[in-house]
Amino acid sequence: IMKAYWFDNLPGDQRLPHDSDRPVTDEYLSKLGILHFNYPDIEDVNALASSRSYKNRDEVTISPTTMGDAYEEKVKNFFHEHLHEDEEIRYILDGGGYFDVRSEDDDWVRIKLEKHDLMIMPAGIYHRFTTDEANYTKAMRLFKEDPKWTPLNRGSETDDNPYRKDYIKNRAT
Ligand code: KMT
Ligand code: NI
Repeated sequence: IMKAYWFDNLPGDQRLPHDSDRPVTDEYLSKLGILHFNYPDIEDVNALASSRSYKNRDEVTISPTTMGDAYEEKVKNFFHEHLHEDEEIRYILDGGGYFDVRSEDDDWVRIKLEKHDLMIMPAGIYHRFTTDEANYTKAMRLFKEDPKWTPLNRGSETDDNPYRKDYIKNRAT
């Protein structure tokens, strides 16, 4: 079951919990535009996908076993702060991991996802992902159309991105 808390900002491997012991409520997550569910039954995932017109999906297994020498670099890349111009839906099939999302004040909120957790992140939110100490995340990625999800790394251009601006505007209301 998903759990959310303020990231502690302490040095140390990104895959450690970094739990400040200050919880973040569902109410605050929904203010950021984040929805989450626990769906042990894949039919619930299918229903959500079809209700939002998601036509495509794929599965990734992020682990040294499947990725070999590329694993450490992949893990570093997923952890670069970025946004997307589409919402991001991820469903954890096995293992777990952390999504960090930026708060209203630009602090990190860490969201711990476990097996059967599904999270929906709005377009335009800054975020990053990491595996946890178990080094194993098997996830389904859901796409409306083509299986492409372009990460736009944070920079001065992304602050002016129309999807970013839209996100900020909607978040305030
Ligand atoms: C992302 O946006 O960084 C990801 O989708 C990570 C891989 S899926 C758990
Ligand atoms: Ni992303």
